[in-house]
Amino acid sequence: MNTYEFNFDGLVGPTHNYAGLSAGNVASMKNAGDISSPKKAAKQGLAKAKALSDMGLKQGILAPHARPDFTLLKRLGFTGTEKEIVEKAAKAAPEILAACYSASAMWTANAATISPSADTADGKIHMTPANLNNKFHRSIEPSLTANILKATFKDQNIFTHHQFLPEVNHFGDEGAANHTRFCQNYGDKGVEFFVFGKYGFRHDMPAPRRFPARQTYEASAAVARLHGLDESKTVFAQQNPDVIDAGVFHNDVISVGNKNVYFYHETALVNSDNVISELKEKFGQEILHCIKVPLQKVSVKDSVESYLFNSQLVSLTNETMAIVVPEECRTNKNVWNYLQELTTLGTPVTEVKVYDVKESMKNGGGPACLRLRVALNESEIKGVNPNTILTDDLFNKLNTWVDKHYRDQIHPDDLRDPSLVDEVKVALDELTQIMQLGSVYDFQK
Ligand code: SUG
Repeated sequence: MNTYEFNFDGLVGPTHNYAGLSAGNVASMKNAGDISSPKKAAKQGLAKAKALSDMGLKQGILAPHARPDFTLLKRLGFTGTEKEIVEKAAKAAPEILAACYSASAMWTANAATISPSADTADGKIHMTPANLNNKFHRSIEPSLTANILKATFKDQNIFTHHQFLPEVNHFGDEGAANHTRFCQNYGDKGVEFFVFGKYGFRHDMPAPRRFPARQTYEASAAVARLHGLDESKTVFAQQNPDVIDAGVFHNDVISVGNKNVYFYHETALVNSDNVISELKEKFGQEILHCIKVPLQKVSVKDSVESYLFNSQLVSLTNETMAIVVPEECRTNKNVWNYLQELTTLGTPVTEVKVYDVKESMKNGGGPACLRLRVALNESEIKGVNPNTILTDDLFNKLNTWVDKHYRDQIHPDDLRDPSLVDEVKVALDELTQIMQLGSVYDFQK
């Protein structure tokens, strides 16, 4: 039976804006207060997903979240009708309103960690939504993400949906952004690789000083336990605290893996030589291609500005892969030169594909942030809601839906406009019908 890797991309929600909510995320801080284009953002994301699907890859879509989060606004003491709540929050605490309006669920690499059936003790596909507790605007996501995952990966005989981890710093969990998997074929038992930024319970260990480490060792270890992973096929490694302080807020901003390739920056990890040896040993007999990008060719600053490592490594054939990078890699001379060299190194990476996801990039989200990976065999595919799989028909419907409902522009001040509340509801209500998700949103209950 064949097993395929599916990329489930987050559909950008109608309130995408630049509110500067993510300390430690250089792009989010730099672009705070800019005017965003939700329409462009959603269409750029859809075009990237469609291009990958046209390359023969398997592609799904995850629905956006309903915003603003009124449950949270009420919990924080804002009362009255929805319009009054928005008005009061805009006046008393615009930063809270902006957080409750964030479209950050688009970055589905942070939605959950997923282990395919070949890796787990009970042969089911395990998923744990990320608690995202390091940032207030993202800590709002896990409950609805869990509902959307259940509406997408429907068959509970195939998929085990775990509860997200306790929502405290000790168990900070950012999902697949700090997790990758190596294998020869997607259906083989793979090596699962977890990278954490700090220890949650130990203060004598290295940790970043300037910016927060979002993922803890304890969270990664709990996810590995929940998923029933085999210790002899699991590797934990610490991200280099200095690169976190330079703006690398997730491991997927400094390294990426697919099948038998690990593509990483020289400075990505603590004790990187030991980690690479362990990965190779646990990978087994076959070759694991570990492509180390030297500091002298691409600096950490180049990496953060271009998002070279927030690329998608996708398999074109059994032997070859493309690296899917954002447009910003083309405009960075060092990175673009390096990418030309990469395809001649004799590794499986033979092609570079460039896409424009600038609207997402300005909030620190590249091609890899926008997707959640899951390996599914032919029988498991039947357990997925078919209306979430990207076909020409779904692509056309979603593009038309975006054109009909999304604004061309949003300035952070526009979040006080009461008419945005209804615009979002009308749009999302229609979306749940297009994707046949049922009543996943609170306002539909
Ligand atoms: O969590 N940006 C996101 C970007 C997430 C990128 N994900 C991965 N690397 N996998 C974040 O920092 C910005 C929102 C704002 O500033 O309004 C934001 O949340």
